[in-house]
Amino acid sequence: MINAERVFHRLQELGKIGYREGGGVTRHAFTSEDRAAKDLVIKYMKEAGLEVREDAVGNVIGRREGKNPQAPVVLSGSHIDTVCDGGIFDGALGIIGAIEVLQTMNEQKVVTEHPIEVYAFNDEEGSRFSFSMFGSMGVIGRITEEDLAKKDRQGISVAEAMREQGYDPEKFRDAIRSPEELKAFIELHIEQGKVLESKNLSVGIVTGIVNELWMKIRVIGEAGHAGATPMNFRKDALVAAAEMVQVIEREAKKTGTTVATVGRLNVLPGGINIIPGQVEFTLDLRDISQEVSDKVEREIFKEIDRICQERGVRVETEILQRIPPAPCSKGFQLAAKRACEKIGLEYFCLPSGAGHDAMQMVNICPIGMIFVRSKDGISHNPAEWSSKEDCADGVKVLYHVLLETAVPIEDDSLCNEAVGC
Ligand code: HGY
Ligand code: MN
Ligand code: MN
Repeated sequence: MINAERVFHRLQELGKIGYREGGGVTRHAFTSEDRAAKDLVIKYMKEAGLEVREDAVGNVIGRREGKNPQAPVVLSGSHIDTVCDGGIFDGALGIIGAIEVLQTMNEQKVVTEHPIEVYAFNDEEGSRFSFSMFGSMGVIGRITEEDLAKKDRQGISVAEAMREQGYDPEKFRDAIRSPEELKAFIELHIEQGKVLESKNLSVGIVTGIVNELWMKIRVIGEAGHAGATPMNFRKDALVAAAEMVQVIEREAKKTGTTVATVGRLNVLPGGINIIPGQVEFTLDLRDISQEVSDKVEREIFKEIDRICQERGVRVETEILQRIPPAPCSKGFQLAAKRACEKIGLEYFCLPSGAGHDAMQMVNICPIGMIFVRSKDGISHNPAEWSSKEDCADGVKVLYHVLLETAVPIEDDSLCNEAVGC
């Protein structure tokens, strides 16, 4: 069936691109590492006998024809970029796994009704330009001119970075796919959490993906002399921000399902003997339920207003992105259950706490996700690890789900709850 050695060898080979000694893998969008990784994936796609193309927003696509070239396409794949100092499995497993499925189908001369395409999505993490899923947003037609003007921390815009890599930013709309031409998008991904490991299971069936709110919060106080300003005369932006960060954690903990993270915080002007006049920090807020996430957001800002009153500071906010939760289709969940039963794999149904390209693709076709166990639940960290056997289990489930998706999916209605899992 699938070739587990080949999968693992390719994961490790791809993982060397952007790797730094003592750190992890860093492959940001429209960089030379990103290009080198795409070239290696193109090589794998060609070895698998796929027809390869790149679209206008930097996605790499490998296509395998079915009996009926007009039939809606079944899509699979994941993202090729990484966070700073990330691991070798996040994103890569979904690309390498899908290529392996199609290469195995070619080797075994399997004929499907529908064509199948593997996407190596560009810039899912948003590590460089502070908004994520650029490649999959390009496919669903969500990219705007203003997105192309967004800059990285060196002041380079998305459009400039695209040109540097030989893309024409004016053509970004050419990447759009229409719902009529697509059947489903199925993504294989590492879990990045501890649930499967706690149940001693290698694979999971994803029921839905949490929402994603990313925001910049600027706290504006008053810079002052660290020696000459008595404590009760201060408008210290950093102490106010610190209280806000505590509030964020407290409000998220209250629901038991929400997660909130302050991943970045800058203090200005940043002098040892200057009371911080301004602090800018990021908020990443998620929950499988949109209304719970909205409620937590409201509570957080009620408390931020109180802190501003008490400390004489004010805040400015900038929404970086607001992506709703994405349910996986019932048809996919049933197909994934049947696949696990066919292979003899125990499975567990669970929501995804991490965001994925599938939460964009759900706007134009039914989606499904298959998870593979993460050792100690670690991800976005060089210690990210999944065993060769677990990766192979995930690819086997993907194989059967993609094969079955060639026949009409029983029920494409979207649902967050697990179907009999
Ligand atoms: O942020 C996420 O959840 C994903 O890794 N982009
Ligand atoms: Mn990630
Ligand atoms: Mn990912």
